[in-house]
Amino acid sequence: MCIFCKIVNGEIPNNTVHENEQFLAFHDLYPKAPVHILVIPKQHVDCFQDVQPEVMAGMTMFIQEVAKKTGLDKTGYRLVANNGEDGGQEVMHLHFHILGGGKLRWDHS
Ligand code: IU
Repeated sequence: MCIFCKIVNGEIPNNTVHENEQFLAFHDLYPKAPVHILVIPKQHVDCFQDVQPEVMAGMTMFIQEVAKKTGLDKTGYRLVANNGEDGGQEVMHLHFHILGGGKLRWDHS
């Protein structure tokens, strides 16, 4: 079982921000911005490339709720989904990074 599935089933603790039947948002263990939240579907999907549009529709609403709950809807935030090897995806369970809490840099590497 993958590490995020273990978080979903409670085997590994997490710092939950928001949750419903289908999705979970929790604070990233190694934050790369003042606020760094991960959003995952509870049902395992490897990556963005494999996700069904219906799941993405629910995920979109859920991410908007997370932004409202944390106030990031007012200040702005960055949404990132690393996909596959060249995209830098390390955990093979679809997740969106919500990054915010301050002005973020935008440079390419
Ligand atoms: P990536 O897009 O697959 O590279 O992102 C994985 C993220 O999961 C990364 O930001 C890690 O800090 C984060 N993470 C976590 O929060 N808790 C964990 O147990 C593990 C990774 I492993």
